[in-house]
Amino acid sequence: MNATYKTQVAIVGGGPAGLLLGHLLRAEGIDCVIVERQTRAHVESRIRAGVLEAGTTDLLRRIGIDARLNAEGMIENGLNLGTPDGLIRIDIKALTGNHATVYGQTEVTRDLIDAAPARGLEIVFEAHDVALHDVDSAQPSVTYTKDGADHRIEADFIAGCDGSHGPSRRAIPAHAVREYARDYPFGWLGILADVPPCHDELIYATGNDGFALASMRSPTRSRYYIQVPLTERLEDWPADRLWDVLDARFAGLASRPIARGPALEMSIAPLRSYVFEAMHYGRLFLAGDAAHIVPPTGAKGLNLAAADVAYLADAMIAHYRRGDQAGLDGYQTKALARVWKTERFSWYLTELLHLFPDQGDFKRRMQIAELDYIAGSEAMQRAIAEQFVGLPL
Ligand code: RFL
Ligand code: PHB
Repeated sequence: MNATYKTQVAIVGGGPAGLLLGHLLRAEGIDCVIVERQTRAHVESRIRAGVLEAGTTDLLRRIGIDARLNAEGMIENGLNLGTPDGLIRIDIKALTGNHATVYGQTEVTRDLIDAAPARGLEIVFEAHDVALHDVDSAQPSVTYTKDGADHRIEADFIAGCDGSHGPSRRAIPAHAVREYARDYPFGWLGILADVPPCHDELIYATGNDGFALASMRSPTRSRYYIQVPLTERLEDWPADRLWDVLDARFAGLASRPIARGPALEMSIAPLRSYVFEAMHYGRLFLAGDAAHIVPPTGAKGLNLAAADVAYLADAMIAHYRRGDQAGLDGYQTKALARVWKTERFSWYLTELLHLFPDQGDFKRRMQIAELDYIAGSEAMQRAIAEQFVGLPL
């Protein structure tokens, strides 16, 4: 059986970028459909980001998908850098008048999927062999197979929101693209457990044994990470080995001892900075991880995806409401300006806080001197606070 549909915007990928874009467009009556390769259960169970910028929570409020966020999100008024000399507390609220919010990507995704049917947002899960066609023509299309049948969606525009391994990016010819990448020589080993956090606010710690992060999902659920060499394998990390390392890294920094509990999840993620400099080609627009990756230091990946789709949705809304092309024509320039600043912040924090295998004493002294400067300078603290809470959209 073959079926062809028509829609205004075909969205490839049902992660945070695709789901948010779909809701922003549906809120203005624009037709769209999301095609997602994975099952709903798989999409909802991916453990990833945990901290939302003010602009991201504003977007969720704009589409009215904020009931659980308001009830369960934890306000982050401060941010801590742990150093060999103790804690530097950066008072986000005092320095920016704003705050970040701890609310997991898993929860954001679940809320967006739950709200979709009532808002007429169609999500096709388990769409296989998704392919983009004629993206530089006036009639682009997306094809996929589901349950053995072939499907074709003809659209005015395609939004490539399919993350770093999806097909959208590859639909843009190499001559139209510049790529920039930096791979870091370590990854983060993370653990999620139902135990109370060791501190009321996040601690990004740099010790003489490496980087560690104490984060949380709720007053009863903790998320911790440590830096590990890329050669490290998960099988070599029974949870107690990781808890022992965390005990040592946060001793003298956290306000409570680290509580141990069974691991709900453990994983190792490599760290990478990457920009695919073509976020617009013909009738295809890329958003989120499809166009860029940031290392997780600073918690920017999900927030950057949200900023892209805020720009893209507003540009599409202006096109459909007023026939105004300026937003679509300017999307790439506007989005990349914010992407590069966010890449810079994520890179800066990564370089400042991790131990690099061959860094030598000089780089370590530079890191320590920089931390000492931050500790004594309100200007430096404000710069970090305003980037952590999120650059304006
Ligand atoms: P996503 O979330 O990767 O969603 C892309 C969606 O596209 C689907 N897809 C396809 N659909 C159809 N056809 C295909 N051929 C497809 N190929 C892929 C995928 O199944 C998926 O549903 O990208 P999006 O929406 O741009 O959102 C970006 C964020 O998810 C990402 O930036 C963050 O999660 C990054 N990230 C973290 N960010 C933080 O801010 N803090 C963190 O702690 C944090 N931890 C992480 C992370 C990313 C990780 N990855 C990518 C493995 C930890 C991990 C492990
Ligand atoms: C998390 O809670 O998973 C988290 C928090 C801050 C980061 C990265 C991840 O920078």
